[in-house]
Amino acid sequence: MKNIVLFIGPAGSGKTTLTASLGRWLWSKMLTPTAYINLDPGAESLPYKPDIDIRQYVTTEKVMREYGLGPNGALIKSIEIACSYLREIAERTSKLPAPYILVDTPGQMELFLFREFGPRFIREFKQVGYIIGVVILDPTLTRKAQDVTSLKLLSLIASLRLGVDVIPVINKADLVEGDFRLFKDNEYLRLKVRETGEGIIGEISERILELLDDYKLATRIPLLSATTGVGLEELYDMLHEIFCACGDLT
Ligand SMILES: Nc1nc2c(ncn2[C@@H]2O[C@H](COP(=O)(O)OP(=O)(O)O)[C@@H](O)[C@H]2O)c(=O)[nH]1
Ligand SMILES: [Mg+2]
Repeated sequence: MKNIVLFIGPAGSGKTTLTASLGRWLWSKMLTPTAYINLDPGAESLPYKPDIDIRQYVTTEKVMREYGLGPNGALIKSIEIACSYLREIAERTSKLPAPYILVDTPGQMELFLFREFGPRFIREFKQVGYIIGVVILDPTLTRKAQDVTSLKLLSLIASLRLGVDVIPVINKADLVEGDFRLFKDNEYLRLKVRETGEGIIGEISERILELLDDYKLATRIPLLSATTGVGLEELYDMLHEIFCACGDLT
């Protein structure tokens, strides 16, 4: 069984860059051979060499031309077409020699998460290995304590939708300075939410954090930089812990 890491996140959050940099890190630090899968039919150039590439089957550009669609329509249509190749891609993945598989998903997160593509991917790839989702957010979206609640909730939504373990991460940590304690210290986060949250929304936020803490979900949020490599070791340790506890890590 493989260890499969699935990068999920809004357009531009760094899925593609992180796929490449975690792969390089795994090789340089752990000497773990890594295979890359690109599932984005709209990708232009990639900073890694995909072992399996959805663009061998369908590209958004070709769909635009053939169906006379605009960029948005073509993206949706190409994802629908891509869905029908997931079984074949899963079969090919199981034959790859690398134990670690890094999966880069379509630019727009909603196309993966809120349509059939994501759940179908999980169905086909469950036979291939143990899957962990990594939900990536930009730090500019998480300046306030409440924003950190949203990030944790988003990772819970991804986990519920896909039925797999999910780790929320902040990427591009090199770009901002902020109150990073909000991501690491749950007591502190809850205190800040209590101080700044207003009315019913503040109460809901506190209850959500309490619930997540009770189940030890999204307790630690690694701060990463896919470009400088900061935080990759922490992410690896978290992945490793879950693969060891739940997967078949040998
Ligand atoms: N400064 C900085 N830029 C990043 C980082 N990760 C990604 N980027 C940049 O953000 C942009 C979008 O990244 P990309 O990986 O294509 O995002 P995707 O749409 O989620 O696949 C690119 O210009 C990347 O170079 C990071 O950690 N730090
Ligand atoms: Mg991308």
